[in-house]
Amino acid sequence: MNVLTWDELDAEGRADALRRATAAAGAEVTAGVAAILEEVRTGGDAALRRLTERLDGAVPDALEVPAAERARAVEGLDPLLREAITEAAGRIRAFHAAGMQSGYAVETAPGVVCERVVRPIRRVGLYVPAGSAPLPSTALMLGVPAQLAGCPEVVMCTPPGPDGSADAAVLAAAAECGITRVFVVGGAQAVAAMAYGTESVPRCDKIFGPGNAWVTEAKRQVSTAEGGPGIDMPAGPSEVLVIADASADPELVAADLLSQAEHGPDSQVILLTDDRATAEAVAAQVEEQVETLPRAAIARKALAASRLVVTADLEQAVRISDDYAPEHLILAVADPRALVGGVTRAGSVFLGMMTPETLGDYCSGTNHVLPTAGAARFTGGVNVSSFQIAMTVQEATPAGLAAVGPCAVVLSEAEQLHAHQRAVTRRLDRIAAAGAAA
Ligand code: HSO
Ligand code: ZN
Repeated sequence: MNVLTWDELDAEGRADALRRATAAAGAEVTAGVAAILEEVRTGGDAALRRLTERLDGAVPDALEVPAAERARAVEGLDPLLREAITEAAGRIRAFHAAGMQSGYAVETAPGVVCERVVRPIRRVGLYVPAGSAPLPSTALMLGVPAQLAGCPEVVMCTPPGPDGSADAAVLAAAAECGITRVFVVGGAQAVAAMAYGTESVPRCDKIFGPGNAWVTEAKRQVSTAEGGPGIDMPAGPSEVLVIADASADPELVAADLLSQAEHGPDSQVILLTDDRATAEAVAAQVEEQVETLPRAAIARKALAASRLVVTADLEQAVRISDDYAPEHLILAVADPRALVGGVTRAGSVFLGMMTPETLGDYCSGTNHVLPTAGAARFTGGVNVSSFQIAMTVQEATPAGLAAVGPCAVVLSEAEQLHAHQRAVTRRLDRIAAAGAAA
C-alpha cells in the first residue's frame, strides 16, 4: 500500500485517488441479466428451477421453504447464534422505531386542512445474499424495518447453499422478523421473480437488498421498466473511508480497513490522515494482519486498489471525504465529535477508536444497507420510511374554498387551464348563491 500526499497531487491525481472501481455493470452483465429477466418473466417457476440448477448448481426440493423447515432451522440453530440474532434484532428495532415518521395535519388557511398520512407498502421483496457466505444480518436489516412499517406481505429470497437449501441462520433471522414466505432463489433470477411474480413467488411492489453486480443490475433493469417495482438503492460494492490523526491506534485502524476489504475483491478502502507516521504504521499493520485472515486472498485484491492519503489537516480530510461520499466513515481521531459536525455526506459514521464499523454491520442498531458509489450525496440508508408511502389528504370547507379558491383562479388563468379554473369558479358560484339565498 503506497502512501499519497494530497497536496502533491494534481487534479487528475486527486480524481484518480478517489475513483471507484467501475460501479456500472459491463455489457456482458447487462445482457446476461436482461436474458435472465426475460427467461423468468416468460417461464415462471420452471425457469427459476432451471436457472437455479444452472447458476447455483443446486436443485431445491421446493422453491418456497416449507413452514416445518423454517421452524426446524430456528430450533436447530446454535443457541448462542440464536440469541445473538434476537439480541441484535432488539437493538435494530429500538433504533429504527425511534426514527419512524408520523403523520401530521396543518390548517393552511381557515377551513383548509392538509395532512400527511403514512401507509406501509403492500408487498415488499427482500433479497438476502449468500454469495461467498450467507448474511443473516442482512435479513435483520431489511426484515426489522419492514415489520415496523407494518408491510402486510413480506417476501424473502435467498440463494441455496450447496445442498440446495436456505441457510439456517438466515431462516432464523427471517423468523425473528415475522417473515413467513422465504424462497430459495438467488441472483438476478430472484429479482426477476419478485419483480414479475411467478406461480409461487408473489410480485412485489418494491425490492430491497444488497447483492453482487448481477443482482444490482437486475434491480436497476426491473425498476426502470414501465410499471416496474421500486428499489431501495444500488447497494454494493462495499466501502469504508477512515479519517485518522496521530492519536489513532494503527492496529485498530488496520483491523477496520481489513473488515471492509474482506467483503469482496472490489471493496473500496481509503485512509486519510494528517500524520504520515500513522499512514505508514497502518500500512505495516495491514500487511501483518492480512496474513492470518481466512479471506486474505479477497482482502488482498481489495487492498491492491485501496489508498492511503496524507492530508494537510483534518479539515481537508473531511472535505475530501465529503466529495467522495463514502458508505461508511470512521473518525479515528482524538475529538471525533468536533469533526462530525462538518461531515455532510456519508452513509453511516463511526466515532472514535472503540466504535468499529462491525458494530453497525451487526448489532448496534443502525442499518447496514447503505448508499454506495457516491449515492450518499443524495440518500441515507434503509430505514422504516423506505418501506412506507407518505400520502397527502386534504379537505376544505365552503369558507376554506372561498378563502383559497381565488388564488387557484389566478394561477390557472396564467396557465390557461380553464377546466381547472371552472372546477373552482363553479363551486364559488354555488357558495355565493347559497350566501345570497340565506
Ligand atoms: N459491511 C456490509 C454489511 C455486512 N457486514 C454484513 C457484515 N455482514 C455493508 O457494507
Ligand atoms: Zn461488513
